[in-house]
Amino acid sequence: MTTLQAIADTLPVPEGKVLLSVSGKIGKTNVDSEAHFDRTMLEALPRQTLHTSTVVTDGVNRFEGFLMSDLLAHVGAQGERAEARALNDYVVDIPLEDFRDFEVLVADSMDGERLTPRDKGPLWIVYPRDDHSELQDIRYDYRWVWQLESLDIR
Ligand SMILES: Nc1nc2c(c(=O)[nH]1)N[C@H]1C(S)=C(S)[C@@H](COP(=O)(O)O)O[C@H]1N2
Ligand SMILES: [Mo]
Repeated sequence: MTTLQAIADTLPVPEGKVLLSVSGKIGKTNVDSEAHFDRTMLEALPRQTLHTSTVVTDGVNRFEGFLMSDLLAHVGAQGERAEARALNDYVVDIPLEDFRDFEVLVADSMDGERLTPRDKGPLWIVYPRDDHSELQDIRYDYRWVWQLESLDIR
């Protein structure tokens, strides 16, 4: 690989604690064959707000974070599905078409408060369930991974 190609395929290296790792079928990496993100890198992605109710909170909440589609484009993801893994070792397979069909958020704050590992943070996959009745289904509830730690693109 030439130096120019190497630069084009590389992301900046995280300086802070790594909150999210993306592995598998991706075109851009920074640590070995993975793309690691600290908070500063995640906050540099386009910010998005989503208002929705959830099955585990009361009323409508305001979530802020970044779109899963923007993250996947940023790392050059090319697969069919993402294996999402949480800090508590919860694992679920999510078809990547979810992120083309819906504005699925990776939330880092709820109602203006940063999410912490105590309250579903630091990252929580949030679907726009109030806007799409088809998302109000147990099949999608499984995919609302809280304490999200990594995505393996397959
Ligand atoms: N990190 C993590 N995320 C998770 C789960 C889990 O056990 N750990 N359970 C999933 C399931 S099965 C559902 S239905 C929803 C809501 O789970 P809860 O009602 O246990 O919060 O979150 C999903 N996300
Ligand atoms: Mo569940």
